[in-house]
Amino acid sequence: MKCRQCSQKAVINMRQHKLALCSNHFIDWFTIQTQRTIHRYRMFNTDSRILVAVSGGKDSLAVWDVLHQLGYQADGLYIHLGIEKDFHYSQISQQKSEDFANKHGLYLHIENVKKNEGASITEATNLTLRGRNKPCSVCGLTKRHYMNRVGLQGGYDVLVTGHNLDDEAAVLFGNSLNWQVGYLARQHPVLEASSKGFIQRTKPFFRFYERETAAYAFLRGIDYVQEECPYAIGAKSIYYKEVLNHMELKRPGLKQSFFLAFLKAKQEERLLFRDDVPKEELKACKKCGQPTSAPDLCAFCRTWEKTRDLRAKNLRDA
Ligand code: Q46
Ligand code: ZN
Ligand code: ZN
Repeated sequence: MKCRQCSQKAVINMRQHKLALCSNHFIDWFTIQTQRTIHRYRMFNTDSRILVAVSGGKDSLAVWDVLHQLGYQADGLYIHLGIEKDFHYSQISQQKSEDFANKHGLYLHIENVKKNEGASITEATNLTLRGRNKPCSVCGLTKRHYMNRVGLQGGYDVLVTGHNLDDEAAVLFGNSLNWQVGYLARQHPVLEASSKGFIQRTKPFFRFYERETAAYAFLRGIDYVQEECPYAIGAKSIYYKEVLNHMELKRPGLKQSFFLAFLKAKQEERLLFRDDVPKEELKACKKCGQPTSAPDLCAFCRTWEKTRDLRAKNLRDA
């Protein structure tokens, strides 16, 4: 197969776009498409101060790379979660993030959950949920808390994540299967800072398939952590991705139209996905000050206080 632009050997064929490209033309295309998405969805501009949440994986490092290539002012944020099951996932991914930042002369904030909160995500889960669940719920609320806090405290205008179309389509699929109307109403690649205390969040890669972000990272020589988080194994989102990929094989473009038609429907049929339902009144958490619907402490502070109490009790009893 030949590149549509220059007739050299193509390295990727994107069936949903009926477009095959060579390495150089693919990198150009990918960069231009990202810029178009940023403009079209009014994500940010060259004056914006951007914070990119990096995990050390291909998508987040690739989005940081493209923003840097396009001349945006983008710093990184790495959150060390203390995930060490089977292999040193957190340690390796921090190293990859630091190496990337150093190579390109970029600034990386590093937050270490164990140092800050006194326990890793895994320990907190074992203590608060007695190891019955995967650490993903504690992990999710902790990451959201740090991204928001570092973003606001650092004076950033927007937080960027590397989510791609496969991620978004899988979330949409799960939310639709369960008719989670509230989640459907909120799902969007640009989340405005709707209430005071929240930073705006955007996903400039939301129109790319995962194989395209992987190809970009590979062709640009980005050294990223290849392994998934060990707790991702068996996650529902991975199963939904597999189902969607299976359908995509028969109908190229299905994932793309599933998600883009959802965004269009949201815009046109506001009553179907009402986002004007009265919002829950949010108060400032008594401890950390971040917005919460809880009367006293937010979920983050409650989880980590409980972790510290149980840890201290275990140490006393030992
Ligand atoms: S939530 Fe769960 Fe992820 Fe956290 S514990 Fe790993 S799989 S990293 S996106
Ligand atoms: Zn070419
Ligand atoms: Zn709090």
